[in-house]
Amino acid sequence: MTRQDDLPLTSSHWGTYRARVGNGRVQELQAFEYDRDPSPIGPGILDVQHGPTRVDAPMVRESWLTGGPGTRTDQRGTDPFVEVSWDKANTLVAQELNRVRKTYGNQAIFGGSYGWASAGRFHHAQSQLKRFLNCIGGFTSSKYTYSFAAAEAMVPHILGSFRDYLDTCTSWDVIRDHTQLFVCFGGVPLKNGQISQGGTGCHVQRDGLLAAGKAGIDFVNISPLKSDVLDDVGGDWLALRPNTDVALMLGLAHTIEMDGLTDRSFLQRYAEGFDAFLPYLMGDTDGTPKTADWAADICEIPADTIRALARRMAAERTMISVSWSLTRQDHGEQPFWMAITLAAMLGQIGLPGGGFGFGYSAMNFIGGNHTIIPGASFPQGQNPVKDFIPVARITDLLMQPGEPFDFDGVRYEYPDTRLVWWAGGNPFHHHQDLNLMRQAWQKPDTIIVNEWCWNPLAKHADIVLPCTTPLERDDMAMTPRDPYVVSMSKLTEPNGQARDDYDIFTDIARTMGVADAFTERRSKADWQRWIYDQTQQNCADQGIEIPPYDQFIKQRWFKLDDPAKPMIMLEGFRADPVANPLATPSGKIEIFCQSVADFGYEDCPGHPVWRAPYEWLGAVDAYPLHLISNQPRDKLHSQLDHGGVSKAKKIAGREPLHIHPYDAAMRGLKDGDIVRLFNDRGACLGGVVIDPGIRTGVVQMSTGAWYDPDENGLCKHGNPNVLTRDKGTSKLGQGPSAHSCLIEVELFTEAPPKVTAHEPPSIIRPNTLNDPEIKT
Ligand SMILES: Nc1nc2c(c(=O)[nH]1)N[C@H]1C(S)=C(S)[C@@H](COP(=O)(O)OP(=O)(O)OC[C@H]3O[C@@H](n4cnc5c(=O)[nH]c(N)nc54)[C@H](O)[C@@H]3O)O[C@H]1N2
Ligand SMILES: Nc1nc2c(c(=O)[nH]1)N[C@H]1C(S)=C(S)[C@@H](COP(=O)(O)OP(=O)(O)OC[C@H]3O[C@@H](n4cnc5c(=O)[nH]c(N)nc54)[C@H](O)[C@@H]3O)O[C@H]1N2
Ligand SMILES: [Mo]
Repeated sequence: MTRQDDLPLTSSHWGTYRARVGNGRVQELQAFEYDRDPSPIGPGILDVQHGPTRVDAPMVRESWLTGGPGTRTDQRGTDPFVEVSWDKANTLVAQELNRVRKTYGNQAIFGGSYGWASAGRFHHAQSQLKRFLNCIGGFTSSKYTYSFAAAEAMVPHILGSFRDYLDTCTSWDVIRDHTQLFVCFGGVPLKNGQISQGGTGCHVQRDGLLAAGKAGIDFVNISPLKSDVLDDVGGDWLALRPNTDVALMLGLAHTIEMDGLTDRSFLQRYAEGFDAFLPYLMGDTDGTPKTADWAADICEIPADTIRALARRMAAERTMISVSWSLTRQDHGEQPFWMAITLAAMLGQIGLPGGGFGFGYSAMNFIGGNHTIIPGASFPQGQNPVKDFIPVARITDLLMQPGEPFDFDGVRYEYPDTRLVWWAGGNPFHHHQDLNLMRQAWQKPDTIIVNEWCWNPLAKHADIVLPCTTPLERDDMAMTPRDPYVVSMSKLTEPNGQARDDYDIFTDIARTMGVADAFTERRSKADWQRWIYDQTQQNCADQGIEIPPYDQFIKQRWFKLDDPAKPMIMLEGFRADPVANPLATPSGKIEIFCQSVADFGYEDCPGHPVWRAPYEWLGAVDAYPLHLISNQPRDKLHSQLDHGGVSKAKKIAGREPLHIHPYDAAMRGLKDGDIVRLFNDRGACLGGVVIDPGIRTGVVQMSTGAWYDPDENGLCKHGNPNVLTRDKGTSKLGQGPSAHSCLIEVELFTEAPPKVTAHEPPSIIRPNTLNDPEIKT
């Protein structure tokens, strides 16, 4: 038997695994021996690496193939597909790209293609697509992420950068040794710490949390879900009304100010504009003092609890963690701004264990303490097209060509989109109001998708180019957010006619006469060595030593040494704000921000404010239940939803819906019932899980179930994005606001329709071309 540490490695966003290969297939994925808390998600790929859910050949939607671009776009998602050869697919794609760019210009190609794709530095699908499109004159792009777009736009105004403060969150060891009170808005959901984008070597969140709990730190879980803090860590659970965190923070701030606990010397030295915020807090500007009683009415946490918490926060070393989910709600710019303001008032920013952090356990790397590798990327080239959308405005882009939109202080215009190309993301997973998006999806002439599985994105395309999975190619997992660098081995031959994204684009580039520009005459192996060599050079410049490429390949992995000094966010700024200013106009934390005020946005003024969301439990005449569509525990987004690990969690084949016993009783529901979730935007089915660990009036259905609409738009499987609203967080960030969503739930009394989400579409194979009735 081969020793485990001799087995080849593969890496994924959810972990690193050793592979046992036999009979040409991966038989088993075993957790990497240095991973202290491996994720069970990984082996889920083995069930679907081969088989009917794989796209096994290039496919073209029948109406598009017979009628040309723009034909029967209303049948995207229902038309059968026709298998074609790679040559034919390349020719069709090249011809169509030429038609679109010559007739309409390159801005008519949308290549924003948001999504997580797979781990692996070289075979990163978006980079591959964008580099290719840049070689043919560019494309309309997208800006920021679904994860926290509102913060990506907002926080740089306040702190000078957002990303820098994700990478420098105070580390768990410092928290363990110094923090006394850990106040977490949105909890510290361990389920999310399974993931780190680009690859995870060792999971650290559970150890970090348990050590903090053992050290006697009190956790306060401010969340509608009890499970957002591990039971073993303990602490208080304040089940606030969703989307009211800013009101609660204002109530805390008001108490701190009234009790004379505001750290004025900190504010003077390190912050700008507290004086402009204070009249709002006190109610001088709008007649509403933001007292604990005022906050209690909104968030439904008792005023005495708020006051007591405020006093403790001022008296003890307090870490404030704000979950990324708080940005994905209406006015999602405000919670981070207000949390920073609250932390500034407490004056502990830059001290060990105090201040704020963005989303502990939102991913595995937050609160880790490791050397950040200056990893090189596969270069994307330059995009000559300046048009872009804020990432979550995809439906508006398709529906409203020529219309203006506001974004971060500037007014732009949506271009007219004729061709959409997606590689490595799944808008039928990530976008809101999917029934509306499906209508918008009918607008372009052509939709091209690189996918490995027949998910709803592939089913709604005109041309599907089948790509490989990471198990079928060599690559390396190397991310600044993880200390492990892993050589990913090709473990099995590509399924069917699947090809690496690089090969797909190389051949189309060749057909279009730009092969050399795309490849720079490098093979896949050359590029991987090139990326590594560049990285080694970058490392050398920073005094970090890593092994030469051939040695790396031989030894399969290495770990960078942890930094000698633990991470304390903004330590240098606190020590000397003049020598280490923030990259803001004042060099300080901007509690009032003149440039934001100058934008003149009613929905995002110059200092943090409470604004009621467009729908929430505090509004009358709305649907009665708040839906939390959070990240799934048993998969990453929609990836591997069709694998065994995810399928085992379904209830009668549908996505679980968590509901409080009281709300269930009111509706006559019991465990295992099939229910219909609905509002004015759409409806889906789900399977009931009765859960006392959820606030009354709130229900929870994770994202990730593959969209499976029937002829009336009912998602039979349980994709909550048929219910969420498609509206930007504000004119400033234009982020997605999925976490502001009200619905009703009722028992589904009809015969449950068959779930078809994981079935391939009808496919017409070459030898059956004359007989479309024959389906495979
Ligand atoms: N309601 C609601 N909606 C949400 C959220 C929420 O909290 N609530 N969260 C949002 C967030 S934070 C995010 S990040 C998004 C995530 O949304 P996405 O990142 O779009 O979701 P994924 O399912 O990870 O999509 C990745 C796709 O890439 C494909 N893929 C994998 N490897 C490869 C490859 O090598 N090549 C190619 N060509 N394709 C590949 C996969 O099959 C999959 O279809 O969802 C957002 N949507
Ligand atoms: N297993 C797994 N892990 C993942 C992912 C995945 O798909 N699967 N996705 C990864 C990605 S791309 C991202 S961006 C991160 C996202 O990380 P988060 O943004 O933290 O993800 P969520 O799970 O949506 O939200 C965390 C919790 O916030 C709470 N919450 C929701 N609304 C409110 C509110 O208004 N107030 C308060 N106080 N709490 C609220 C919910 O109870 C929810 O469980 O997760 C990453 N980790
Ligand atoms: Mo995300």
